[in-house]
Amino acid sequence: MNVAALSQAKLNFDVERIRADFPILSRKVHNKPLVYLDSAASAQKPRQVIETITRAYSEDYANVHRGAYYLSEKSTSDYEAAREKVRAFINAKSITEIVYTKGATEAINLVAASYGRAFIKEGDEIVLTTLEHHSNFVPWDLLRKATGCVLREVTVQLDGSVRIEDFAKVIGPRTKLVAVAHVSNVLGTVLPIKEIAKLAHAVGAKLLVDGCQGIVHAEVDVQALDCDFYVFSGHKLYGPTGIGVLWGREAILDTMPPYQGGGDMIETVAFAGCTWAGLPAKFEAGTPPIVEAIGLGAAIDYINTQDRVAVAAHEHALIAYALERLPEVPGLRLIGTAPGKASVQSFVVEGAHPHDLATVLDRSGVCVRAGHHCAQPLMEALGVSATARASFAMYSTQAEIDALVAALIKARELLV
Ligand code: C6P
Repeated sequence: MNVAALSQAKLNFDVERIRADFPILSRKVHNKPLVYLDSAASAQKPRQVIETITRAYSEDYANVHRGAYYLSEKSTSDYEAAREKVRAFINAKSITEIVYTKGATEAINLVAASYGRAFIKEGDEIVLTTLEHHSNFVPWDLLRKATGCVLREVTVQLDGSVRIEDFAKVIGPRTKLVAVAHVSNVLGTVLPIKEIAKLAHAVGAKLLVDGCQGIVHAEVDVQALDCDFYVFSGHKLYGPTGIGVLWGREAILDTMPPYQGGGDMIETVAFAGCTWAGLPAKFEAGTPPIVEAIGLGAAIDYINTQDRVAVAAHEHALIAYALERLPEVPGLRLIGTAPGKASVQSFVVEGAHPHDLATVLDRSGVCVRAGHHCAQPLMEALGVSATARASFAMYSTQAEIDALVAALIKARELLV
């Protein structure tokens, strides 16, 4: 974005107006104003989402796809309307490509269990990067154990960036699938998805993108990204827990066997054998997360009422400010400084364990995450057992970064 566009975007953004939509942000913790800097773990929810969920349960609730009565029809139409909202949000071709899951983790497990078991054989290669979240690592390890396929690693640079040349070295004729994060949950690195798609498709491999962090910080157009699967969780996108999305190209989803069996995913059931419903029902066995899906639709409506360019500019300004201010803390080392990174910042402070830091920060009302962030291979590559991590959302402010820095300086005095 150029400077003129950035400053116009900033003019269109009023963080206090946004904060007023998030009731939890005005509460206190340990008698201190809440400074919530853990949105990468789960984002807070705007009033509009909370009210939609309350209304769905208190006025319009019944099971979906079953009843011939008003409430079930209303519940079904709200649930399916949310699917259309998801479709438009990521520019998928059709709602048949939008499979509801309980989160990104389940979506990746679905692809590994269904696509993986059907199409990936002994000796075939799956390419991952060192920075993958365990959700985009362990399902492939399970598949390796079941099939004898091979996991190949694309390594990460010291600043947290991932080089396309390194993908070019690892992707080859045996590659069947490339599975990468859109944005690293630890480093904030944004991966070059379109370029990775070109390399994967050149050898006939499929590309799965773990969009858990990516979809929060930028507009996602799955057709423009040219990936084959894109997954995300609703709770990081200002929506409820218990709902996520698997987007897949229809031509690929069509060839995949069901992941789970049960009600709603069948065409016929008989002792002689069962047949499956069409997409997306084939992958949605059992009573689905009805109100959660409706809540996700409300979160998407909420995001769509914002100027997304302005939100991105705000988050960009926040990470730039954090990168400038955090080094004022004596002994602090930033982890993840790749150019163009998203608003997620890991760090370590010499002599203070990240868990102790997080516990002391909590006493000042400051919430950060500490640990391996479900990215043990990355921790090993970085030579650390854990980091502390601050992550910012559309409702985060520069004043909260000031509070973080002040609390870190105090915590360090206590711990080191
Ligand atoms: N990362 C974090 O604090 P689920 O749990 O299914 O909603 O999301 C899993 C997941 C997958 N990929 C990425 C890139 C993620 O960041 C996450 C969740 C949280 O970083 C919880 S560990």
